[in-house]
Amino acid sequence: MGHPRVDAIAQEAREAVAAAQSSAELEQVRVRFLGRQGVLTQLLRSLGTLAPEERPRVGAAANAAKRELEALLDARLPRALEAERRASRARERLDLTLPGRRPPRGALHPLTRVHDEIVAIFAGLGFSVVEGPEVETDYFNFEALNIPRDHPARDMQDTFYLSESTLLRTHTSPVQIRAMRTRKPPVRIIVPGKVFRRDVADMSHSPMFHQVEGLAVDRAITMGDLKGTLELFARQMFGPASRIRFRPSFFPFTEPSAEVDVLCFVCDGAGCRLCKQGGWLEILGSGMVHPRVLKNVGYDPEQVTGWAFGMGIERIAMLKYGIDDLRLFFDNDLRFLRQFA
Ligand code: 2NM
Repeated sequence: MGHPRVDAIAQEAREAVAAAQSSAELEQVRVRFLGRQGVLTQLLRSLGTLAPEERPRVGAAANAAKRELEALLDARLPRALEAERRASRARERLDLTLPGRRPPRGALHPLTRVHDEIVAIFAGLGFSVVEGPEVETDYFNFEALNIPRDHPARDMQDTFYLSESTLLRTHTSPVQIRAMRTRKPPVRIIVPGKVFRRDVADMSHSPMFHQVEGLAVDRAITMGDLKGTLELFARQMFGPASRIRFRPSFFPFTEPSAEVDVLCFVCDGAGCRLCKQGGWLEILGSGMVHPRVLKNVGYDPEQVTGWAFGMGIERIAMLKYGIDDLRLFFDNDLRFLRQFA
């Protein structure tokens, strides 16, 4: 057309535009030919080095080639950009018909469920829930409960001591001592919470477990009230046909004291694996609050009497759900926990 060397460049540029597959590749073509270091730009800039008679022909051809290439790019670039935007929209379009991702649903821990159930039963009988410190003093955990230093009962429950006089509570009874000191009868409370004993974990022991203790103090409270209350508890917890029995026992803080059994709800007392052929299941310890304990909290044992009981939440849960190893409650194995969802 104008000049062989310029025509070669123009042809190369046409082919490059035709071969470009995207806006980015078109941009590369623009840079290659029209950029500051581009082939045509350089050529136009070096016109001054050519022989004077060559300049007009080369200059005109180069300018024509530049305008042609600009027109080609201007024609293709918007279409390439539009096609790319369309592809991107299609790729990113939300499919509102896809099924949702199921959020994993949590569940209450079996101990929480049994705790809540015990609390609900006693709340229904007029008891209120009281909680207290897990770090206790020797006085509230032992002394006030008629367990003096050197008393064999201090070895019965091995204690985590934090100092001479402070410890991790071995039962929730110290909270009941605190409650009695700040209230006057009638008192009807239950005290749930963690307790700690220096035991090596095995099927039936754990250095931390949970208790619910109950306490009723008023004028003329009797052991009959205790038995009736625990019978109502057993029927709601283990079924309406449940029966209970008292066996004589000993605790320093109650006199008389009784272990309470519930008739085995699996075999109705006939003897089975759950009750180890005995027909009865031990569920808690209880008794009439010792007069010395009443005196220690400022009550007059001539004017008021009371009963108390204590049960292990783990033990109740193991009986109710047929669990044979206490450690399952603390392992956080979802295969175990999911069964209570
Ligand atoms: C038990 C068994 C028997 C008990 C006694 C008291 C208090 F503080 F009133 F004296 N609280 N809990 C008690 C009585 C606890 O647990 C097996």
